[in-house]
Amino acid sequence: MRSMFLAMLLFVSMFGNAQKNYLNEPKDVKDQRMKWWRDATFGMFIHWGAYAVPAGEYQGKTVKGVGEWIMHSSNIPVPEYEKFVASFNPEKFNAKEWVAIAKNAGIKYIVITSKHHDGFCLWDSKVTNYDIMDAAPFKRDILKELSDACKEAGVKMCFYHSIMDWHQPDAESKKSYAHQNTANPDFARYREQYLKPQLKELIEKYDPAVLWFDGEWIPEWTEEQGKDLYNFLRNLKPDLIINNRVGKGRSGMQGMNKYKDAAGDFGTPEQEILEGTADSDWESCMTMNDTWGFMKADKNWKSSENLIHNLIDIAAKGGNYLLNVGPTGEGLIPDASVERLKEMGEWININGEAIYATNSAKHYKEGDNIKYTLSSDGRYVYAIIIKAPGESIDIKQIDIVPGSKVHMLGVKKAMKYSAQDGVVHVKMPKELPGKYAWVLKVEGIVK
Ligand code: H79
Repeated sequence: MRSMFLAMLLFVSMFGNAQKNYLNEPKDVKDQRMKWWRDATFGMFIHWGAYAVPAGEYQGKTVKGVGEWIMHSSNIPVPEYEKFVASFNPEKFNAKEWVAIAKNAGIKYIVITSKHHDGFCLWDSKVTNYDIMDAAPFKRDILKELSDACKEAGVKMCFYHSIMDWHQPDAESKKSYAHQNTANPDFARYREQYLKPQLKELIEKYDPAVLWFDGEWIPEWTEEQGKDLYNFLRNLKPDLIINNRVGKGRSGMQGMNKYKDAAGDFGTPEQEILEGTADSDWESCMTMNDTWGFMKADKNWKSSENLIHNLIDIAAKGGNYLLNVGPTGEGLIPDASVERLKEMGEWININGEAIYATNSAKHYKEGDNIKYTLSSDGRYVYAIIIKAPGESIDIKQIDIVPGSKVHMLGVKKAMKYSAQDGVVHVKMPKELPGKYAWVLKVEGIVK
């Protein structure tokens, strides 16, 4: 008996702490874990770090490409780049203000760069001195302040984390992204003794809702390592959501998986929106101008109308919109971004019901002027009109419940309409509520 007991004890101590495998999660378990994220639909990306100091200019010239890649595109040696870190002192940073700007825009989750490709860390990391507490004069834990402000406001806090690292000598890649000229870079050592301990630290300290990886395309990173990392993280936080760039599955900038069983919970189209609906979860990340990290010279802002139409297009196709801001070296979200987010919030205040927690219809649009979403209980169709209609509009492909009412969001009185053969002919109100797009709520189904 005793020996059996000992054998059992040995068994439990050997396998009791075994890592659980989360790669073949049952559909209903995944559905439950993804629910808040699917319902949220609208998130804010924040690209912020030492690259906000040069703000897209090096040696008097505006660099080509995006601001956060300046170290690479201008071939800045590590000791030179470290000078930007040494002067990163964003005294106007106010986490509560940032979160209020997001929340008023209707944003439900924030994804901020804990570490971008340059390797500089925005939190108080015990794993490195290349962080906000030790290498920069600011000495305030940015991620802590933001995650506290998010908790208070009921906004989910998430981190973008780059696998590629231009500052860690062991992470030096064979493929042209090198800056260190390390004699014998030991990528496994970087992965096990730097990357994973930092991610563990982020989870334990700040409890992020999503980890959003990037820089996975370096040849040193493999799908196997991605799957291992996925499991490592889910074991630390079982309900964590992780993007598909944790492994090698994503197909270029279109971002969806190019093979089955790739690690990660959602696809990541970058600077584009899918052509139609998809069978799996996805999120389009996009900039408001042409850069992620702040650039003084980039004034090529998209209009509020364009951003709202993107949100509608994405929601109608069943995706999420992760819209970027690039705060300045002083710690401010650019005015141009704040103005646009304000207009988005005003639109969402009226029409959010047609966006959040909706599903996509088989026919997600009708012509160029109408996009559809469906209420989660399947009872209502939201016909979102994206060009100002005239006196009336025809909504096609709809079977309306006979005798039911048609409402425009933001208008109290029901609309006058007639319905025949799957076409609902609706008389518009004299005054349209708000700008840029209008929603008719119809009880029925899209055919
Ligand atoms: O953080 C922002 C950018 O700095 C970062 N992603 C967004 C969210 C970004 N890094 N690089 N790029 C965007 C463009 C890089 C594209 C390429 Fe590739 C990498 C071309 C070849 C390797 C994409 C990935 C296409 C193939 C693999």
